Amino acid sequence: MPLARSLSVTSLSGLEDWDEEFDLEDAVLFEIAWEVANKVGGIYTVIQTKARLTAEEWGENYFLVGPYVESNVRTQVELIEPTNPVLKRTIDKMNASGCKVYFGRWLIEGSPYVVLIDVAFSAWSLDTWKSELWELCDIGVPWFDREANDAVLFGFLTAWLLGEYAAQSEEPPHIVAHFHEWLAGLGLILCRHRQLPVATIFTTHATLLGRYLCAGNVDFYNKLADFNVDKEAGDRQIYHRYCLERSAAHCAHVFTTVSQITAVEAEYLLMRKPDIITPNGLNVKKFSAVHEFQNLHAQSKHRIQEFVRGHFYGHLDFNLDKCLFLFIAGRYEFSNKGADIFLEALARLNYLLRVNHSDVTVIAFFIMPARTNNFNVETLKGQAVRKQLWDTAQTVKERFGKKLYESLLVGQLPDVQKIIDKEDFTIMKRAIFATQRQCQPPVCTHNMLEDSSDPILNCVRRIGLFNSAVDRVKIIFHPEFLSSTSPLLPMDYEEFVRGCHLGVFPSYYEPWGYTPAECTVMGIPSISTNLSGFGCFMEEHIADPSAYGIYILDRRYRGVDESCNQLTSFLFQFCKQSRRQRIIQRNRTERLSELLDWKYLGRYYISARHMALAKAFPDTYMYEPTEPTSTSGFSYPRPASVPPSPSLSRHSSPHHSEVEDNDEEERYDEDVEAEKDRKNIRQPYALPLKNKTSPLGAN
Ligand code: U2F
Ligand code: UDP
Ligand code: G6P
Repeated sequence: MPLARSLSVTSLSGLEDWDEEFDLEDAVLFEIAWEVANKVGGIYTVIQTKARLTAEEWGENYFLVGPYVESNVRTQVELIEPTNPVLKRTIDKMNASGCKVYFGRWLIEGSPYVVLIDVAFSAWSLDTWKSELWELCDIGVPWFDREANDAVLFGFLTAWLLGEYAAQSEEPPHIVAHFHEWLAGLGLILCRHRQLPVATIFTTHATLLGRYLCAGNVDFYNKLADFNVDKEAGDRQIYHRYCLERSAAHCAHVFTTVSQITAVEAEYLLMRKPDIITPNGLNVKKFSAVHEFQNLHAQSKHRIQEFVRGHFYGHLDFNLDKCLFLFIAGRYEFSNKGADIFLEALARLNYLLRVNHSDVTVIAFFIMPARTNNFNVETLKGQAVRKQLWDTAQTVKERFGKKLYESLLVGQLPDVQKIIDKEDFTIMKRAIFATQRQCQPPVCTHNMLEDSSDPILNCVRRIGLFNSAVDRVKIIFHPEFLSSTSPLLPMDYEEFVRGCHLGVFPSYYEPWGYTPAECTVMGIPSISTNLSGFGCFMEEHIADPSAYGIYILDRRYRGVDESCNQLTSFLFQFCKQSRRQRIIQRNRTERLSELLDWKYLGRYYISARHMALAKAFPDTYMYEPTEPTSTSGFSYPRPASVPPSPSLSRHSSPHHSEVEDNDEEERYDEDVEAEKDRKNIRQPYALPLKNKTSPLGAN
């Protein structure tokens, strides 16, 4: 039986108000993560986008702590002398005792201070610290696990930093230390063991066991309560990591996860129910022109179309104007990220489009990094051929233009028979001959190192979607993250997303999922699932998510085949939309941005810190959570103005129109609709933050 959703922790919409004038003067905040100024995965996005808001709140008393990685520091960090005298003494003392600790400003929005610790420089202490860890809590870290070794070094060094800071302070300090993920967790365990004056918070962005179990094809959510966690961790040789993660969760004054679904997972796998959920936000850029993001879509789409022209040279027998760009992107975890059911749904969609004689062509991009040996020749050739055709057309155009001009100068219309001479015809024919191609346009843009065992390629082989002319669905697998300096598709990820029509993220395991959230703030519709933190969050706040371009696939209460059918139906309905409908939908999607802004979501972090301070320093701070009320939190009703479509099953989806209407007229309608809807949106909390009673005040 599927797990009931009533297994809830603190409701997302039940966050209490607090007094913005709460005095944090003498408190300092350290936020500790392996991904500070060091991009590995999604945690980097969390910290980097949140920095501005946190720096605004804590000012000079906010310090991010991460590992010193020279290549990152050279490009992202300005090293300076510590500004805070206590911290200066702390760092000097540590450096005098054989550590290498750096201080600087991270050159991102908010320019937060960073303390970067060179863990490799202290590697000589590894054995001593490992045995101390064993003495302390019987956790033995094997020599071959490099990541766990780093976790030990980083943990002991961060605990040293915090302890030294406390020791160097003249007055007893009020330190809040927020640790992210198991890699940073040991620092927290040591803080508690050494009884440092530190209010600790531990946030897990995914549990280790959850990730491993899901990747192994287990019926995860229905068996959550039954796992023998120690055995499962042991079988996967991650018992020591699991112990670090679980003890950090238990030692923390406040334990948080990024979503409700991960809260349930943590309750069963880490045996602690999170105290509060801290969902991931984004730094939402607002564009000055109201429809700027629509123009950006059109510009980026043209650049993707150029790439497609080259990639499909010799086989451009479809109408690019009726071509929809779909994509999936992220870490290459084939089934966790749902690439498996996306491919299957694409095969079904191909069938539906063909039997319905649709004139729409779908190009599905897979942007997932795998091991490669650079771009393949056929793909590069495609872009070269396109460029050559372009140059040929320009040459002929110039000569043609010159003759036309000369003819007009003498008052005559040109002789159309002679205006293109023989030589022009020859170079044009030569260019056309160059576009002849014996093979199909390649599915993969790179030479894969593990071509024969690659899961995406094997699945494509099985479903037979080889970019042939008869297929209405084409596939392009780009096994590398995008970059604006690529010779093939010179666009960065953000530009690419803007140019696409739909992001497809049918994940099975996804604690949050930044990719659909990023689509939303750029006004691009997306498909996520009710097993992803983002999908559940949107379902909770929006009455009819699909009307806003947020399609949420049911992977929780349905079998794989059924979910796949639902995904196919979402895709097919999307293909049936007219341009006018897509424009309306993009406008609606973009309107949800404020829901994902740190300006709103940052409050959960603030609340977690207040809770931790009150638990660690009960004589100084007090925390009085108010009862969750159903009226707090954003709530988006069904869009008001556009009538429901008979062709789509859900209410108030943009109405259907066979004609590709005039965009300008559409914009006007949309503005009126936007205004109506805006009036209906329930705002989360009265702003500016003012409170009746102060839940957290000095005693
Ligand atoms: C979650 O994403 P993560 O960023 O945690 O996912 P990964 O970056 O893949 O990290 C999982 C672990 O694997 C390690 C890394 C983490 O401990 O140190 N790792 C690695 O060793 N080498 C690599 O190249 C990549 C990872 C979550 F899954 C998302 O849904 C959330 O959106 C995100 C932010 O909350 O956290
Ligand atoms: N991403 C990127 N370049 C690409 C594709 C993806 O930088 O070409 C980023 C994307 O912007 C997102 C992250 O990779 O921030 C993936 O995060 P998500 O939370 O979806 O999944 P995770 O990999 O953390 O599990
Ligand atoms: C944006 C642009 C329009 C363009 C449209 C294409 O709205 O402002 O000028 O016609 O995108 O939309 P489509 O969904 O067909 O890419």
